[in-house]
Amino acid sequence: MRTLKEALKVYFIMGSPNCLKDPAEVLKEAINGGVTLFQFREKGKGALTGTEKYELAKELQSICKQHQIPFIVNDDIELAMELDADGVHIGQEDEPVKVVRKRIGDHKILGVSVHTSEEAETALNDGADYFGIGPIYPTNSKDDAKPVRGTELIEILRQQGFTTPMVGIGGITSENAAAVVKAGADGVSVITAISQAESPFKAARALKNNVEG
Ligand code: IFP
Ligand code: MG
Repeated sequence: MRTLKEALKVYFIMGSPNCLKDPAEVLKEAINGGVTLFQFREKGKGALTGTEKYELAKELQSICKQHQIPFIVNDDIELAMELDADGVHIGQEDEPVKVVRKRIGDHKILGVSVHTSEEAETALNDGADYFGIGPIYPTNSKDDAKPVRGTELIEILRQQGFTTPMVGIGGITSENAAAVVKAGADGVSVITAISQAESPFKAARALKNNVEG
């Protein structure tokens, strides 16, 4: 079993609207290429809902299980509980971290998006297991993305003594991934770099190689 920090190395996030082909195929290729953690984020134009969302989540979860990759659900705590997912990822605009921690219990992974040291401190006290920090670089995957900060916040949090597992997110590619880890992140999180690649396998492989140096 990988530690959480190890699992965060190459963190792939997607849902059906992000994919150029069958999401199950994209996920399999990505895992074969070296993805270490997966987040199901079924959001945006054309996103599935209801039974269709549930069925896709189940299919992707089963692929993760086969490969021993933890399966995290974005935002939808109810879905995460129904599927007995390995964890959930929430933002500052979602339910409070404390409330979510209580709902999911102590054994599931809880990821929280943070944009300041204050948010990091609160999230950690309230039960977060890891931080998502971004956007590091410009991104198109999120309509309501905050201003780009580069790797600044990662460096600040490490300087302040946070040893919490952290990933950078937003506009990360195999070309700029190494800088994010150098700044102190345990890994990188991507949507586009893998889901929109002609070869998700090669894209994941390239990210892995650059993160591991
Ligand atoms: N960060 C992350 C993660 N996931 C999200 N969905 C997000 C920010 C908005 F990479 F998991 F940390
Ligand atoms: Mg959210």
